[in-house]
Amino acid sequence: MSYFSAISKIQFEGPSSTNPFAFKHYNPDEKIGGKTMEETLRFAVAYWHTFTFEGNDSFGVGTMLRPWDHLSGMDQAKVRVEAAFEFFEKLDVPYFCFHDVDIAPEGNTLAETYKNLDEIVAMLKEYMKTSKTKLLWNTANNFTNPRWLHGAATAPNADIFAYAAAKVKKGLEMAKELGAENYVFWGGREGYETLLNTDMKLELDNLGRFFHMALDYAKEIGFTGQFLIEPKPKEPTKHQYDFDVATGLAFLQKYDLADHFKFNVEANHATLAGHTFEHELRTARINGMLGSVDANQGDMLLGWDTDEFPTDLYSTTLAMYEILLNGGLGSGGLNFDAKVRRGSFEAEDLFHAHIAGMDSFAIGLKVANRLLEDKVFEDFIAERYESYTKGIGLEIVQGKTNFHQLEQHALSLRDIRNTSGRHERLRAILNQYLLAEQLSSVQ
Ligand code: XLS
Ligand code: NI
Ligand code: NI
Repeated sequence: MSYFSAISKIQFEGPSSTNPFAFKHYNPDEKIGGKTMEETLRFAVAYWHTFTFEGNDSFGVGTMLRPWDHLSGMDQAKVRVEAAFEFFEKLDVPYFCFHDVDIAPEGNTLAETYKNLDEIVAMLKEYMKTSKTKLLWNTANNFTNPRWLHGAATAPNADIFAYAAAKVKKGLEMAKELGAENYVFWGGREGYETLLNTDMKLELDNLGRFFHMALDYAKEIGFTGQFLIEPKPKEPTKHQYDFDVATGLAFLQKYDLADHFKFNVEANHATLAGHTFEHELRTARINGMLGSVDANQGDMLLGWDTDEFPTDLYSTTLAMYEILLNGGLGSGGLNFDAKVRRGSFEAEDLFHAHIAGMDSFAIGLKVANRLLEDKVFEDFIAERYESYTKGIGLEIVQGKTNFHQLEQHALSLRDIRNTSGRHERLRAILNQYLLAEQLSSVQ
């Protein structure tokens, strides 16, 4: 049975191809900086946006036309699995990601939900035997059902905390069963609406306890995947506790969890927090905490998580620059936590969207690699901070000086010279590199 029969396997045809169902830049076997594109980029399809999302928004119902529309419940869930693996294969993507509720409907009881999950997990496992596509990560959706209206691990109600724990316990078992390389925590409703009814300290302490119990359970069952926190400042809650990487890091350090977690950095969450994508990646990277990426983009004119497919080449280039400096993503990957626009309702749009995203990151990888090879910014930065490699600067970084000596130094100064940061020149060089990539592509 084929669900996308009009579309055959997507091949790399090069930049001059006019075939909409071909990669123009993503060439999985091509080596960039010693590794194949496939090895570095580690693309993943997000089950929820691609197979579960119906195209609804807060003003309208679903618009998507999908081959499984005529079905419901477990029948629909099973067809989605079949279609998903056809999609993965046609796109030749190495990974996928899911929330528990994406793959199987919730039952009337928790036990029934488990039963539904078990059935689909067995089916996924069967498909994975013959497919190259592996599980990058899974997670628990502890935010959609009305029971989570006050949060999950940070809810004021201990029964809800227990229910959340049970779902994560099951999630870790599924992760182990399917060989997930990571397990993600995105605290969709782990935050607050108003401090007037909130015991913030207890909620945060409980979140810390929750993560420790999750780690204990992973150890108990021998799940060795990387634990990841996905920061987001708001939406659906007004204030989310894992606001951004820096806030998440302080939380992990305070609760003695920093050795066991890394971050899953999402582009659109970064911009919602008032940061650039590359700022969040940098903050995670310099703290040794960059684990994985939710690759999407927001819309600067809209104030919410629009989860668009990434096509902004500046953003993909600067993101890949951080990722290369990080030495890659380890067990993480680039997960398209992105959805087609509501008006792109045909099944073929799912292919167009992923091809666009994969090509955009492939370009980002090539340009970032050249920038690094030529040490474009590194040389400039090294020169900019040169004063710390000698004299008083060297003493500062070696911890060999104090305020008395620094005052002596300052008093002796006659002529302090600043140098230009050359912001605009550097932006122009970045443009040149991007354009050179484009030009060499069209030739
Ligand atoms: C929502 C989040 C979510 C996580 C997984 O904004 O991005 O999709 O990636 O729960
Ligand atoms: Ni995400
Ligand atoms: Ni998001």
